[in-house]
Amino acid sequence: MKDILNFINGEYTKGTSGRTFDNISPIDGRKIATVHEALKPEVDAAVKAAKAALDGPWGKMSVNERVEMLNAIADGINARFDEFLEAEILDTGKPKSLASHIDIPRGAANFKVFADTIKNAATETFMLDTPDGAGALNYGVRRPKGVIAVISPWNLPLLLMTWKVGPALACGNTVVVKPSEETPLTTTLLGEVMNEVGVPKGVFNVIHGFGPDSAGAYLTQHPEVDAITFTGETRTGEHIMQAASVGLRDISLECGGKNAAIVFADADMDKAIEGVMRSAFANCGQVCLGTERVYVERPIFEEFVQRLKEGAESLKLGAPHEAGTNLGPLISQEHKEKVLSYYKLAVEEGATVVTGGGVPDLSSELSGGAWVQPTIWTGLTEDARVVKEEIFGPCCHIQPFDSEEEVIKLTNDNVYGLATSIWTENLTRAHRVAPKIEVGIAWVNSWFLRDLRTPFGGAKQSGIGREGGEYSLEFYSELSNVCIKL
Ligand code: NAD
Ligand code: 6OD
Repeated sequence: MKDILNFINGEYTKGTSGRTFDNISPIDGRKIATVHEALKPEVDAAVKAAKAALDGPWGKMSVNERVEMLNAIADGINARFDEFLEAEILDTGKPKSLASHIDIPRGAANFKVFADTIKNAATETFMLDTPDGAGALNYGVRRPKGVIAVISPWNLPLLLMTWKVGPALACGNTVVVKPSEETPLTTTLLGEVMNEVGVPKGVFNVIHGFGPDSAGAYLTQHPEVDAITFTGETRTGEHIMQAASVGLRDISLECGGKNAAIVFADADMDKAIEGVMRSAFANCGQVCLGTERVYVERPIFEEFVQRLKEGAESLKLGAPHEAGTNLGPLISQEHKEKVLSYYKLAVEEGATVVTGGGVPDLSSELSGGAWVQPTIWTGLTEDARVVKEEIFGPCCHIQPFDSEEEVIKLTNDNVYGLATSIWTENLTRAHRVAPKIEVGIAWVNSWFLRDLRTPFGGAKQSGIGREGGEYSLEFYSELSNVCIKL
């Protein structure tokens, strides 16, 4: 049985707390590993190492040297692609076809993209007129912010962690990462790559544990953490924002969503079905950008419901390596209980269950896993909790609409504002509707098509701040203006 250790100052350590917790497979409920929890002493040691590394060789590196190092980290992940893949699959149970196309390649690409971004980033200059006629030159310089706390979730563990570690290191910071307690494996493995490619000790640290009274809270409350970047639930984001207010530390929050897909009658039906199938069911519905509300223009409503039902019923639930598997389990029994409670609530709130609504009948080896059926509902009113609240499972509610104005109103009538996808062959309509949707990203005739140079983040309760491209540089560096009187 494997022990998963903290990674502090370039070394794997159990720490002194002696506290451990089990890492459980969502596929069958068996124990995968024992994880060594970090408490205050381990968090102190990790932050101290990260702070000291700012003054060591890392702090003296040129941008080009850092760029080379980031590219080497990406190459190091790719060189051990299969190990990262198997670790991610073990932790999450997601199909191999998904993890090998999304999680691991993007996990590596996040270092390359931000190496390119920092290499090519300019800062502003302004010439100022002065009364003596000589003028003054203003220009911006970027300095690292310092020690960055990275708190990441379980749904895309490597991808979402490196999405923050990549730009943080590109800007010259050091990091202390707390991966989700559900998925510690790939973040821990990344420590080995950091050592292999020669990243100085203390630049990348990993501590394991939970939120309150554990690694997460100790890290975010630590006075020597200079900024906090977080991906996870909105409620957790609120706690982190409170912790960050002490000492006025900067925060970036990427939080929950209740995303809508809008399907107009002029949409290409095949493309819309394929897109909504992915946005509702990929990663077993555990993608923050995923669709849980589908609004379909009335003339094509019946056909759309029937075809999405056929699509959902054709999904193959199964073990990650089984040929043809395209739907895995939820992350844990606890999350399964939460999703099933919404399946029950949907019926209580008056939904028509188009398909699913329960637990699938799988082979006995998988019976201890966190499996649920892909589920579609119709017939709920817009104030139903199932239509309003984030479920984070493989499910969606489909509702007909009659006008553009109505669907914009329905889509925006939610406390979240993360993403939407609009399906129409009328581009004039797409241009008219997309900017009116109160979200961080609006896709037209696509979903999860990511250009990493663009701003990414959420409106309303889906988050604070934008990351991606130069927006990440803004968060991960302190921009100063130098004013030279000529
Ligand atoms: P979560 O908020 O439960 O946990 C996220 C991380 O925060 C974990 O590492 C957890 O241990 C830690 N944490 C929990 N309480 C803490 C505290 N008090 N102090 C410090 N750290 C604490 O979220 P989750 O269940 O892991 O992930 C699912 C959620 O994440 C969903 O709501 C989903 O929408 C959201 N999400 C958002 C994005 C985005 O980009 N907007 C991306 C992925 C997931
Ligand atoms: O693609 C990304 O950069 C990103 N942050 C995706 C988030 C997915 C949420 O589950």
